Amino acid sequence: MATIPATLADRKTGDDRESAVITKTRPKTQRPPMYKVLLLNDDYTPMEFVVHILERFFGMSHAQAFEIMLTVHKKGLAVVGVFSFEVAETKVAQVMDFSRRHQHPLQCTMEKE
Ligand code: TYC
Repeated sequence: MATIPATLADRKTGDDRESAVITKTRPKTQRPPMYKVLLLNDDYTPMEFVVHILERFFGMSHAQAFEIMLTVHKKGLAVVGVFSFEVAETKVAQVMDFSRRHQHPLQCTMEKE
């Protein structure tokens, strides 16, 4: 079988060109960080309003939205979605604006995953 000519370095180290180990490394492709959007409980925002928020801005079904709303009510907070920075920021702004316009104190925040 025809072999690839050995380089000077190969000859020095005794490396066999046919069984040489491929050592080329892949450059690390780092994915952008993701952000959790959190909904916080309070004593004043009506339950139906929170359910509406989850349906409207997070695309949840009524049943899903009701379940998450109850989790927030009982536990104090819940993650309602995980998004890129820009999308998370937009969701938080939408929830905060909509809540203020309806004069509810509902709080929505984001944190790095
Ligand atoms: N605790 C509120 C109430 O009893 C309901 C509520 C649920 C408020 C979730 C905020 O993120 C929230 N009316």
